Amino acid sequence: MYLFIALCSVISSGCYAQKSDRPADKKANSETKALYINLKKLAAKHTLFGHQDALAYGVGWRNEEGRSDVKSVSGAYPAVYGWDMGHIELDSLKELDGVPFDQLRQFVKEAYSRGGINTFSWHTTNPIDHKSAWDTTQLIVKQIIPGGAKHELYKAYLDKVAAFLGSLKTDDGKAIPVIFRPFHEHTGTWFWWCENVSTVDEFKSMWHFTFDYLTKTKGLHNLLFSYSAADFATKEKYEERYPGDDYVDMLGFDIYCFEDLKGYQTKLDRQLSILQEVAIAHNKIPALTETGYERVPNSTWWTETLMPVLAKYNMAYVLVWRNDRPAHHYAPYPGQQSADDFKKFYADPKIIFQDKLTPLSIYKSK
Ligand code: BMA
Repeated sequence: MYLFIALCSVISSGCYAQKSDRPADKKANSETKALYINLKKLAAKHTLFGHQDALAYGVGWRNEEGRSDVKSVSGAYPAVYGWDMGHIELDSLKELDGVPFDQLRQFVKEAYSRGGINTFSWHTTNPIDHKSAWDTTQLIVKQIIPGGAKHELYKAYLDKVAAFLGSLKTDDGKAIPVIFRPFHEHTGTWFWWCENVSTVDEFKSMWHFTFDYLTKTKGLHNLLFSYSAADFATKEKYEERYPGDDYVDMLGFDIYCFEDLKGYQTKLDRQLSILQEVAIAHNKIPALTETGYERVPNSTWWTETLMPVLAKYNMAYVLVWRNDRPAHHYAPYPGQQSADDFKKFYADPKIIFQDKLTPLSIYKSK
């Protein structure tokens, strides 16, 4: 009897390790698998730094080859490049913040070629009336899931997403791995996929369908799926809409800092601690998928507000939002008041920018 129990536990733990040490998409290509495994290992010691739209524009410039505000200040590109696919569903030539999709493809290639990591959010309009991601005046989710009256319209949206994600390739035609982070901040109340305008089951059904459609129907095997909440107070709340281990690779949340620095630290600490616990329980990769302090008006924010909390946890990456204009930016640029402190943050041995990521060959299995 004891032997039987012991054998069962060896077998089941073996199966568990095997099952969870690969991406949710069982057919993920070798680079995507390597990214998943290497990122998980790396997260035990280091946190990669990421910036939204890093190569597309910054404060006071747009469209300048090779430029990045993060690089201008620290000397290195970020290790993670955040992008958004909003408006691909409308056949628009530009994403919602004005970056041409053709250029976006080039940026993704460029980042990949130096061993950087690309992640996409999708501020999608809704497939019924094409109003913005922030329009919550109708119950959209229940109409677009399988069985819903408008399901075909959602499929048409996903066809466009699949075409774009499938077009992210190297010159020799290899699919570039991407962390796809759809339906982000679902615990908020501001997007049409948020919890105030969809039930738990509807949300999960939308996620499951999206995952299956992109990977199985469309045959995309270059995606890691990231489940990313906004605020949550408990583990139960964080897991409430979790689509399941077979549908998710990364876990995260988005949180922003306002004048109350201590309040931000307290909430960040509490949520990171829950996130880490959930990530361990599910054997997934945790990341601080969006954060920042608009205009970074505090000259030591990086090392005295963000870092002391971040350093306590094993997050794979931390990404700050975009540098659009003087009134709306989250990373410093030369002369910006937190620039010197950002250099110290860059030099912290726990933090990795592109220069330290490149030699790690994150897309190679080891
Ligand atoms: C928000 C702001 C908006 C932007 C949106 C999607 O946080 O930066 O200006 O359109 O993200 O990128």
